[in-house]
Amino acid sequence: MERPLTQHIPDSGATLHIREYEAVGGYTALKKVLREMEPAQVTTLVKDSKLKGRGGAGFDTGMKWSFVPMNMPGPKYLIANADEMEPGTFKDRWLLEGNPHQLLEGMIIAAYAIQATDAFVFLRWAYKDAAREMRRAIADAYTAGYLGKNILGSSFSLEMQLHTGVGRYMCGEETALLNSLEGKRATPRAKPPFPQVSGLFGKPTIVNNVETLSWISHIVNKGEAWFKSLSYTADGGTKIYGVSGRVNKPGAWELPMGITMRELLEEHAGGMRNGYRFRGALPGGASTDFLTEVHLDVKMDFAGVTAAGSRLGTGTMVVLDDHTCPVGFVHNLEHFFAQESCGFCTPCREGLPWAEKILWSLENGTGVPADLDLLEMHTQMLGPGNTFCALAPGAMEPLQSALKYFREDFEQHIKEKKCPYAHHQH
Ligand code: L3W
Repeated sequence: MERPLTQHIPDSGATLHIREYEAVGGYTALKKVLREMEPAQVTTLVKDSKLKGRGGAGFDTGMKWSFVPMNMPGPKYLIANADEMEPGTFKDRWLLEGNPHQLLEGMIIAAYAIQATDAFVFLRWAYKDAAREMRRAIADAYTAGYLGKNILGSSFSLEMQLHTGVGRYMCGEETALLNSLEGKRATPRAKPPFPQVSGLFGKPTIVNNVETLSWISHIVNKGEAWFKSLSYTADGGTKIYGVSGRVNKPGAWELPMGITMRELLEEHAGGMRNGYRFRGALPGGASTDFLTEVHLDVKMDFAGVTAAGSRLGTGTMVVLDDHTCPVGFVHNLEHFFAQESCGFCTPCREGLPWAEKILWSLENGTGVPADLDLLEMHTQMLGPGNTFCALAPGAMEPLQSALKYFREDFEQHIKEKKCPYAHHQH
């Protein structure tokens, strides 16, 4: 199959630099756009392709761009959300380190579509290699005339900056990201207004994920029909899927959108390691609901995973095996989410550490039957609509589904007053 996003990424882990990128057709889409297309045509093309955001929510990309008020005077902004910090998720890093110009070209075209004046790559603090390569790529793009004043002799100008975050998960939430970029505490903002209308410094702003923006030059070059043809299902394109856990070959692969969980697990991740059985998986990072063996034939696209009771999320699957305690697994995740809560809204600030403490007590054999009701209550109180952003509802997804699918494990901890898996874990 065709691997448009990753086919030029060197297997050695090296980076495709500007001349190598140009040699494989890099920046031809930008030239085409600047010579032949009006900004609105670019937005229409992306809208027609039905490209959905690859950061976790799957919102229609062209539709998002179309919300920008084009006649509003003053600056507009384009931001690549490269603050990849979802546990189990490592797909954007591959694109950032392997082919930074593919992202830059997509960003410049996106900026042209919305007539942005400034663009930012908001990069996770810990991605040091990506920071080095992005810095070099931006400098090389300026030297080559792809950035700056009157790009390639056109009337379009764009300034680009790399901004590294401060190592907080919260900064990946788009409105907290905007606050962070403005030098404020990274708390989320109320939506609406959505950033497309009032974003960075109150100006129209588009925030798109790295994988999403990396698609743009390919869609310009090859068209919407080609993009749709890459997929097995109604959601177009390919997806960078990943698998971690006790599988034979953990990793990430670019595959047609809509492959099944089984194919991903057995053919690409090489199946479970000898002596380990599959019990379940979070299909798209830590803030998604568990799916189990009965779901192995679910198609990994936005609609398929949602219909099965979870979300595609980032498409990077975290596998739970039969030697790992589901209570300990979820406790570990809730520890992360409690630590990463920004503390701005009460249910999230107070509820996540409480849920974490209950899970700790269950795992350590001091839990009581009423704890399960308390945990269920948390999944309601921290659920959608009760908190300011998606962090706490996302944190409740692995918990609520673990209570559903692995309830006997929780009950066993209470009955035996210890973790039944303690002797297995290593
Ligand atoms: C205009 C409307 N725009 C939505 C826009 C919105 C945003 C995008 C998605 O969280 C998820 C979360 C995590 N008019 C709009 C609209 N938009 N309605 O569409 O918005 P939304 O609210 O659906 O989601 P979100 O708050 O942006 C993203 C999940 O992703 N996630 C986390 C991933 C973390 C990473 C990472 O570390 N890289 O990817 C994993 O599943 O839980 O549900 O642009 O403005 N009416």
